[in-house]
Amino acid sequence: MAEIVHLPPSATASDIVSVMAEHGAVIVDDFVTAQWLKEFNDSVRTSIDAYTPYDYGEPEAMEFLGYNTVRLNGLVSKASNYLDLMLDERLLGVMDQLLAPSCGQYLLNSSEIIEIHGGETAQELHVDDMIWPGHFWMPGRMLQCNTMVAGTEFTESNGATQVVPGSHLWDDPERTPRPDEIARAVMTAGSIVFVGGKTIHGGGSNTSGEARRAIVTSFVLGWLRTQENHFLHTTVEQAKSWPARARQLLGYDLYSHYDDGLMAGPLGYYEYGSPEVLFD
Ligand SMILES: O=C(O)CCC(=O)C(=O)O
Ligand SMILES: [Fe+2]
Repeated sequence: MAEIVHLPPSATASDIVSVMAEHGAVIVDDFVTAQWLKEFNDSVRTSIDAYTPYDYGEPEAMEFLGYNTVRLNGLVSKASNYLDLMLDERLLGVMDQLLAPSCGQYLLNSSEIIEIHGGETAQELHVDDMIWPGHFWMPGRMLQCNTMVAGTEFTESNGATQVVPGSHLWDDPERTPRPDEIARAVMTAGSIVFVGGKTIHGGGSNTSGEARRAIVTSFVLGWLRTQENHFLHTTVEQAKSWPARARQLLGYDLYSHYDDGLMAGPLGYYEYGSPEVLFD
């Protein structure tokens, strides 16, 4: 059976990146503190309680996003301590190595809760980069990197993510993994799994009935459209209270990058300049 490499909480960004290069995924045990997790879980309780199932439209979308899965975006507005996770030095240190070489400044792509409930079937295996056509034009370039902190324990029976280590290096984009190539992201609450944008994975089925909560933080190249529309989940007033780095990650600044290897931008104008003028 395939397995995902686990690293200890002391793992550095470089340790994480070197396992990612080989396997396309890695778990870091006890990545967040029990205190941080409790505060996070307490602060999202109201949003989870208020959740009413979405109608995603087409049956394929329903199937992919789940019939028995609670999904919420916009965690910056839903949990007061989410910014600590989004700004975590180890997370950003990994993205500095995986994404920054292709864009200079990457962005937060999405911040989500994915809570799989009893009866949910396994999600179709996929790669997250497929939502941008650039994935097919530049198959060797990671566009997005996903991370999921276990908000509850992840077990084989409550829906621990299915991950196919090494699949990011496969030549044949049509290849279907064999059952013995599929690992499960079994981990304790507070651990994190990194899944690169080209690594085959999918949510697991929940047969135990015990909810499985993932706290997703994914980042994307700065010149691509983010999956989540951050500006509709947050306000300029809120953004005034954040550190400049948080504003940059959420798109409240001008993206531009010019050097010999990479020319991109300007993107994200506010009155032909940087939105940072709103925060001076
Ligand atoms: O919930 C999970 O474990 C993975 C979900 C996922 O991969 C997705 O929705 O793109
Ligand atoms: Fe995914």
